Amino acid sequence: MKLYFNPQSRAVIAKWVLDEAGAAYDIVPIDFEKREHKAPEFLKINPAGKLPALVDGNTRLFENPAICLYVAEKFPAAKLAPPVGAPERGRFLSLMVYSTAQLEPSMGDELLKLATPPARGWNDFDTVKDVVEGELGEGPYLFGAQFTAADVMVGSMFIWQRMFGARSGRAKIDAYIDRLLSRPHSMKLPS
Ligand SMILES: N[C@@H](CCC(=O)N[C@@H](CS)C(=O)NCC(=O)O)C(=O)O
Repeated sequence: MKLYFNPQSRAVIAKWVLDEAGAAYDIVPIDFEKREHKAPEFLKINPAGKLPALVDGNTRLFENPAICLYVAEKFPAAKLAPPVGAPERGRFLSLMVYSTAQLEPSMGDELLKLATPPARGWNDFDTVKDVVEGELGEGPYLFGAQFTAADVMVGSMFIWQRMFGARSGRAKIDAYIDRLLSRPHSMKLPS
């Protein structure tokens, strides 16, 4: 597998899930300043011209949740997803999509101090944090003791928030993020 990567990008999320899976892969460095992500060869892999992208043989993937789902399926022994048919599978798929369809844009609105009208399709950040706290329950992870790709997707958003100097403002979420950051392969805050 080849991960198209720049350390200053969301490709660190894809790297996190690959490392949690114990996957073997090569890093293909992408230089944003040289606009390598807009080169025709790269656009054949990700037509959006963004990182990350993952290539596995004849399979190409873009968008972090898709990469996380693919890696979880390819490496079932890592238990990064409830198996197909398990009752928890539906909640898992929902949280994978929720992370990118609601959590990320709502956090973006908060960081940019934009209003969040309901017509945009996602809730305001306080409501989103209520949902995340509820789904976390007693933890320690979103699926109890089992760390999954949903923790990568949801957790990476709050780690991202810390990179911007902010915290969630919720003790339970902050403790969860500390727990995720202490994992050896987790996406790290810049030192
Ligand atoms: N929703 C995408 C976001 C990808 C994205 O926005 N990547 C940024 C880096 S963090 C990028 O490649 N930006 C370069 C550009 O748009 O020119 C994902 O999760 O994969």
